[in-house]
Amino acid sequence: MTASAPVSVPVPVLPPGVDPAWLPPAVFRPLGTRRVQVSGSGPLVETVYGEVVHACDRFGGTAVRGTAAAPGVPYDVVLAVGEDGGPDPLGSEGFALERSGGVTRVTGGGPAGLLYGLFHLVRLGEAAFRGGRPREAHRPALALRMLDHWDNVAVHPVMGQVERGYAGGSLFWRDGLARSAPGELARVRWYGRLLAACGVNAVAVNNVNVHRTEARLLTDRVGEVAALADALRPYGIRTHLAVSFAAPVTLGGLPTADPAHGAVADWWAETTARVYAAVPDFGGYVVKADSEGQPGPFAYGRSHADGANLLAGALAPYGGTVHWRAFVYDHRQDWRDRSTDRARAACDHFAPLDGEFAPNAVLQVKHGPLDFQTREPVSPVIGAMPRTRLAVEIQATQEYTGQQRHVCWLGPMWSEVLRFRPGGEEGPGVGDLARGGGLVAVSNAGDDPFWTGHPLAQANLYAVGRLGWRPDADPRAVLREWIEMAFVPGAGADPERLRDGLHAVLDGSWRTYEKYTAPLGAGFMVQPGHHYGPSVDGYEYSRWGTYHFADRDGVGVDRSRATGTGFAGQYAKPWAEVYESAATCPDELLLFFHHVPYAHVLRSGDTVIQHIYDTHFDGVAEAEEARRVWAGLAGLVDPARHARAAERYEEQVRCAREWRDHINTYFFRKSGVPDARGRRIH
Ligand code: GCV
Repeated sequence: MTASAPVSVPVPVLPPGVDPAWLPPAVFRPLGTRRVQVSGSGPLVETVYGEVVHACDRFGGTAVRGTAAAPGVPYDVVLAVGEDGGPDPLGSEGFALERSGGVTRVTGGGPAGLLYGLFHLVRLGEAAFRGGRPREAHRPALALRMLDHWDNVAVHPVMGQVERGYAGGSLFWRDGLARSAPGELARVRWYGRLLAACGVNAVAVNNVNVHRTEARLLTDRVGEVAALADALRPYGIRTHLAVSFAAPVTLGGLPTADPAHGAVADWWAETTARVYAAVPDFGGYVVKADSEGQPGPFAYGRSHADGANLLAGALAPYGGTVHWRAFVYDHRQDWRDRSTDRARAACDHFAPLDGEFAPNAVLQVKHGPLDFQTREPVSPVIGAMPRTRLAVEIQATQEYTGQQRHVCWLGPMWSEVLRFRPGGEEGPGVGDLARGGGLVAVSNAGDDPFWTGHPLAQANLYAVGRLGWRPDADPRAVLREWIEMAFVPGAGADPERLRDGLHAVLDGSWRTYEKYTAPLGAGFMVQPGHHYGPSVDGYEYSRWGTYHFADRDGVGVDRSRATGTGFAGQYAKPWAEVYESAATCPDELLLFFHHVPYAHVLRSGDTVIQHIYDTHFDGVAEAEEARRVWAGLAGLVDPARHARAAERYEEQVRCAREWRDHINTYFFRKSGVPDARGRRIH
């Protein structure tokens, strides 16, 4: 290869033994065998150039930097920054792609757009360099595509290093310190590279439950945040920090954290100035306030808009944003009290505040009203706050969906959420309503060699960026892209069998998981604390507001307006009406919205009890079949990846049987209704 300028930003070295996920070297072959010109200025352009040089070094192509270089060289690929004169502006993260006269051209609206354009070429592979291709413009639908890491700096006695983490330790922190040794930062940079390749542009590096050590990242330990930000920046990732609302007291020594006190606002302003001195492109704060024991504005009789606006004010001079979480509910509920409904809480607290949040305050709303259960309706908050910037929060870490020991491809769930139209068919979708705030996912990555514990859980991480880029994307197409990049390059002679096998085990895996776990929208039938495996009554008599109310006659929570908690009334029409009646409520959400007798006939024609038995037998059969299909892919998949997933399939099948037998036995004993098909229930 030849290069006319030094490489400013070399590609990071993947530490030995770490899986390359969706960026194995072979995906760069089509680009790396060609003559490629890179022009434009700015650090991200140097990253693009570094990638091109790396690819050409490996595969024999030619990388040239700058427009003036080597006039007359017939380039195959031209990568440039600047508006290309197309009908609409590309914007800083958009890019245009076209191919004519044997040249493939990518024009980034800005340097970040060029970076995304480069990875688009990589995704397209050879197809980007064949025939003609009319101009296509690509722009992210959501400006913010973010991963929240629930990573503790120091190991927490109960939650460990990563709260709800199933992929080893933190990528960012170890033994109470940032992982700032060169090899460790290379891994952080690699993480940034993977994220850029799927479209993510922001990362919050610490847990929203801000413990004492983590709190100090805001003040005397901000240098450690800066080191991580330096490692992520070359891939266009801005760093955000979770902070404690009580920081003015706990760190600043003030007597109060009351938003109405001038000294509190001054403290936040001074502290934030120091953060920006250390991290000039700092993204902003993430705040969990008045939630599960975290401090918040309620202590001072202030609203959550008061609280959010306090931090927004400190961030505004620097273009930062506060992500204020709407996960506020009473976690000391009395299970005997059937009128209090945790599902209502976010809407009750936040909808009245619509229009009161500062322009740089984003309300971050979990996609469902409870807490990332396998099946929930879309949170009514998302349709109820048209004058507020909203971010939708999803959970890539599989807290309630098999903890990365079970295969559970969440693309279809997230896609259903993002396509849901809170105001009915004519109104905007959730993906449109999140334009002002973005898509935020709790990360499922850690220092595990496969990044995500289960190698197939990488697909969920990949989908976060791609669905943030295009919330209306077909999840099957997203999965296909991931398969093509992460698996097909190593598949040898039979890629078709590999593709079919991977789709067979992944496409329907969320529904399979749903079948053998909690039925029809009932949630929280998990073991308390760690949330893995079945315990039907594990949360039934607890303080967390997570009940199913099963008795000898029926099961489910009456959330209707007419006779229940009124939650269904938090939706606009048509959903308020659809959910209000058991006759119109979709089967898969029936027990979320209604308490029904076991003999209730579903829209599918089955009784509730028979549906429970059937789906639990079917779900286990599907998990067993997936294990069989996976075993048949040995030889087409990298042996280490294959072995890791094969081992996890053993656990998945074991646990699925456990779920089936707990759930079926529980409901058989409660209801006394035998299985119509006479199968063995314990
Ligand atoms: C980070 C659930 C999880 C908690 C998590 C919380 C949240 O309750 O179990 O571990 O805390 O959600 O989203 O803040």
